[in-house]
Amino acid sequence: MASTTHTPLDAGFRRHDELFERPDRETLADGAVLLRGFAASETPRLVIDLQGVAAGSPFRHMIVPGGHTMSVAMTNAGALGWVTDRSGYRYDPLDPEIGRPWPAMPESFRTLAARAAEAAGFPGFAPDGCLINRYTPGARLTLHQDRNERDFTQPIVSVSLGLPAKFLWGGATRKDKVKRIPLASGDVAVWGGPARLTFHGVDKLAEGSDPLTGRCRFNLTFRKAG
Ligand code: MD3
Ligand code: FE
Repeated sequence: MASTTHTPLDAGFRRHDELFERPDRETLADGAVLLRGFAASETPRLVIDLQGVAAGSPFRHMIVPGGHTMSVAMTNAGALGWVTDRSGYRYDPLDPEIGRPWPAMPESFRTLAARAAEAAGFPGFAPDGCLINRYTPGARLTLHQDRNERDFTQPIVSVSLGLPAKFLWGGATRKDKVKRIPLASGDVAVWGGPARLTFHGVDKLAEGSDPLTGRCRFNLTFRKAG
């Protein structure tokens, strides 16, 4: 028993780690790491670059196989873009709205995704697609898994920009209890390992205005899809 008793000394070391070593790193589950403020200094560049992407492939409200239109508007950058229509979900090398490849992934996106993945223990992350979600107040993303990618050993890196949101973090099945995690502009999360197929979503976006994005939240998700 004595060997497992936590002494005041243990508590002191733990407090030291939290305060001085990794103050902005939060482990949500095995393989899921939240890096609060990791992209904070880069948010203006990221928003300018995502507007450049949207100038080539505009945001659109896609239709899910059941026939409903998503409240979140989406576009993509990189070689493969996630799309949904009445026939199902897929990664497509062409933007179906314009019949041309998606805009190239901006350098600012690629390097941020790789740095965040490395910080979370996934060195060498080379995403081939970035899905860009745009939320306005009232928009939400219902609980789902990301399972259209080929290799689930590859993590997904997500970056929040603009208005804050409540992220819904569930479990391995749809019925598992859901935790609500506040996400702010500049927060980055890396979802890998055993957490990769966790059910997740985003609660209805609250009304608000952000100095950088206005009445908007953007989320970038970097994927190795192919
Ligand atoms: C956990 N986007 O685009 S990012 C999505 O804020 C998506 O727009 C949300 O879910 C958003 O698919 C949440 C966080 C996220 C992304 C992928 C995950 C969490 C994940 C994959 C596995 C586990
Ligand atoms: Fe998702």
